[in-house]
Amino acid sequence: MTDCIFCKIAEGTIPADKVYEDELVVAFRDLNPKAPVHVLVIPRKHIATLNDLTEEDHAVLARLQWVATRVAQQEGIAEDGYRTVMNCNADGGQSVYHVHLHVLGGRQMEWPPG
Ligand code: D5M
Repeated sequence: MTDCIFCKIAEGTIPADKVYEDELVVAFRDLNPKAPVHVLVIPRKHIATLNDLTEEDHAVLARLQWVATRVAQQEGIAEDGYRTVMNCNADGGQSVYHVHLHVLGGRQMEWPPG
């Protein structure tokens, strides 16, 4: 999608601090981190929200979570713990309409989230 900022990051046409990429997904540091480690894992395919997932997206969704685990290990937060979050639409707190998995760690998380 031409006007999607995360599509542009995946394509490499706008810069991001990438920590992982493969044929299905890209992971990069959040511009406005909410924790000492805050990485976003996105599919290369443009999927606006969780509500837009189709059956053919199952593999990419599984890859997002698998890469989140790998990033957590790479960033040294796996053992102490971390949180993965996907926000959906306005009430879910979604601000960028390209599906992304937040990986947050390096501090104690609170529950319930705000
Ligand atoms: O999360 C969207 C997240 O995307 C939010 O934490 C800021 C981040 N963001 C927005 N633009 C950029 C760029 N250009 N690089 C890195 N991170 C970015 P949401 O769940 O939609 O609220």
